[in-house]
Amino acid sequence: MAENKPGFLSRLFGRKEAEVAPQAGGEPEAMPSPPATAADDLTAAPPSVTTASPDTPEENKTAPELAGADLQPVEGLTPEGTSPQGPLPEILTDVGPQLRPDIAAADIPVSEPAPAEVVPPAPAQPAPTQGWWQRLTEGMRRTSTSLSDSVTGLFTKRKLDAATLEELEDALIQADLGVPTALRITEAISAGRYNKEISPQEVKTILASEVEKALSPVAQPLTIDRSKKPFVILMIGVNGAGKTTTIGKLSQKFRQQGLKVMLAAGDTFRAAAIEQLKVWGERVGAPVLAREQGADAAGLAYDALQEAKANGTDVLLIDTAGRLQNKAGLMAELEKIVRVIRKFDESAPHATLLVLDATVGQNAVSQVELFQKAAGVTGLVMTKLDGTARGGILVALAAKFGLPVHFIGVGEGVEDLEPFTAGDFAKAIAGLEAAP
Ligand SMILES: Nc1nc2c(ncn2[C@@H]2O[C@H](COP(=O)(O)OP(=O)(O)OP(=O)(O)O)[C@@H](O)[C@H]2O)c(=O)[nH]1
Ligand SMILES: [Mg+2]
Repeated sequence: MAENKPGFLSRLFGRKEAEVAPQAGGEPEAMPSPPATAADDLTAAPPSVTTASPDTPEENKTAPELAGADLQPVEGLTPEGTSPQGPLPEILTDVGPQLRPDIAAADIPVSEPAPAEVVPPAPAQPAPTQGWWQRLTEGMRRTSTSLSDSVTGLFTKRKLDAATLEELEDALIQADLGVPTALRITEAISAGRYNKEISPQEVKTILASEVEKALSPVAQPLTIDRSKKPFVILMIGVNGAGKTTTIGKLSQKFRQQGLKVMLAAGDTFRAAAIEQLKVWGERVGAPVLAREQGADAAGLAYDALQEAKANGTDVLLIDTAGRLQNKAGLMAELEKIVRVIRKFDESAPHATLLVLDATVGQNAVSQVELFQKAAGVTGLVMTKLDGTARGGILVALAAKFGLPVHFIGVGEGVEDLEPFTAGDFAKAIAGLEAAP
């Protein structure tokens, strides 16, 4: 392993799990009811469009500062009322020339070459102190240590017998890998080795290889279809899963690929949520379409689509309010958002990303089931793999649903989200010290 940098480690371990655990993992908590809105009322007051001011030195902010719920309004964000039909002001100018070298343009594939129009790159961000492999392995340390400790304890100078296999199976199930995968792994380990000694390292290698097999089919990049303009991404998930932060991180990647990005503050429940998205918009250089707190989220999404189309936006990311999967009324509201988006463009949303917080463990299963029903999930993003020993849940979800996993997050920083790759994740979870 490469040497650990103190800054990162203190960031990683200086936080208790409770601080990053969402409300969703525990007892369901009531969301405020959405304000009464006329069904499908798309003629409400025009939204405000907040544009990023290139003069504001936001690049010195850190993600935790940006992600907090009690964000203060940011100087330089000047809401300007515009007609939904009117073009957005051209604000994508005067940006820093420097891009992060480790985010290749290939991170998020696009289906055809970028058009001739030149979109300036995103503002420069502070260079990350570590490469992705190191952030991934450090982030997943709690999951891998827990598995690794079990494996080492079980297989050090011990023959492979039924009792050992059973204990291993229990450890794998406890690590949230799911029963079918746990069984497959123990079968693979026992094959031809029964009654023989097997080293912990061998077990870890087989574990990694089986996990990789289970994950390979779902490790699919998010492809931006450039024939859809805008390509609409709807972000959904329970409270605190990481939707807004993920929108910020993804926007940064899209902007660095030269794509013109727009954000829609569809979480109209909390004023702080709208501010949080505005700060991200400011930071990455993307206009944010927002309305006052309590406005109809579906109407706002519709207006955002109209604006984005008029403005030649490549990717429109729509934030939504966190909602618990067992709250029927709120799930119905999500259905309405999707319905209204489809009124504008039958093929939209082109990606509906369910953001899952790894710390909730098995609760993620019912989240996938119910959000799938309400909004038709097209892909998953798993966040907070750094805050839990339950990272194995991703393997269980892959086996159960087969939904594409596009990205994983291992921290709050803008650089802590990367496209999901089965091999790296498998090695990280098994605690193998392989270079990527
Ligand atoms: N440790 C860690 N924290 C994360 C990660 N992703 C997001 N967070 C943090 O989780 C908290 C909640 O993130 P948000 O993006 O506000 O979550 P949300 O889903 O938009 O929440 P609601 O708007 O309340 O529904 C923030 O403090 C984020 O910084 C991650 O990968 N690791
Ligand atoms: Mg949010």
